[in-house]
Amino acid sequence: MYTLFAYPNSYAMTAHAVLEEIGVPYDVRWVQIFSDQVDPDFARASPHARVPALVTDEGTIFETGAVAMYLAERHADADLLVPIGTSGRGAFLQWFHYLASTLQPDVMIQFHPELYFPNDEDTQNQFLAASMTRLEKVLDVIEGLLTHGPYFCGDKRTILDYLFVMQAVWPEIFPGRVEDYPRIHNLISTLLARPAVARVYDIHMDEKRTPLKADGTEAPNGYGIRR
Ligand SMILES: N[C@@H](CCC(=O)N[C@@H](CS)C(=O)NCC(=O)O)C(=O)O
Repeated sequence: MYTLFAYPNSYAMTAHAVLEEIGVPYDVRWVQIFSDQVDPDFARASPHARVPALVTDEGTIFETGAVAMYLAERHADADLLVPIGTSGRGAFLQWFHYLASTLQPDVMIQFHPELYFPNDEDTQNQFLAASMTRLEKVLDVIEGLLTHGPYFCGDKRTILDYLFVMQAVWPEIFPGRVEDYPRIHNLISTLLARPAVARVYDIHMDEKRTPLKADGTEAPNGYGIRR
């Protein structure tokens, strides 16, 4: 049995979708982020108090990519990997790291420029615009990749698709409309049509799940809201 530390509509959605897709037993423990009062178990599992973090029977894991890869390797029958020693493994690794180190930093900037330039709205706006230019290039590269098939690895669905789509459901990361990227749009629709993914998406978008802050007021509902 796994336990996922999660916050609604956040990077935890990816790990949650992979757990649900694989179909293993798990609990979700909803925790506060951006808070002075961090759940002590969550703090032990995630040193920056960021979601997701996963409790397993052999220890805890943080970082979305690591959680997804760990689950896919451990439950290989779900067939969400390009295995070591098979053709396409290099490309699989490349896109895995691309999503974490090239896409994700600019996605985070789009939601939290104030973490870099507190109390300086002009600089935050310049930073947002520069970061969006970088995101446009990333989205163009992914749109080009998807000419080879509906998924990152052509016809084979892998964790890469979950790692990308659960960020691409945030309209804030697109310079215009998601429909301007027809292949990305198709990948998002294809994955969200899967019952496991749809269940998780609905849970995370449910306003009623918005956790309460320590003072009893509602916390913002995840990354769908720019602070
Ligand atoms: N690189 C990390 C990023 C995780 C992350 O930043 N999660 C956000 C929510 S989407 C968070 O918990 N932020 C709280 C904070 O930065 O204090 C991953 O992919 O797991």
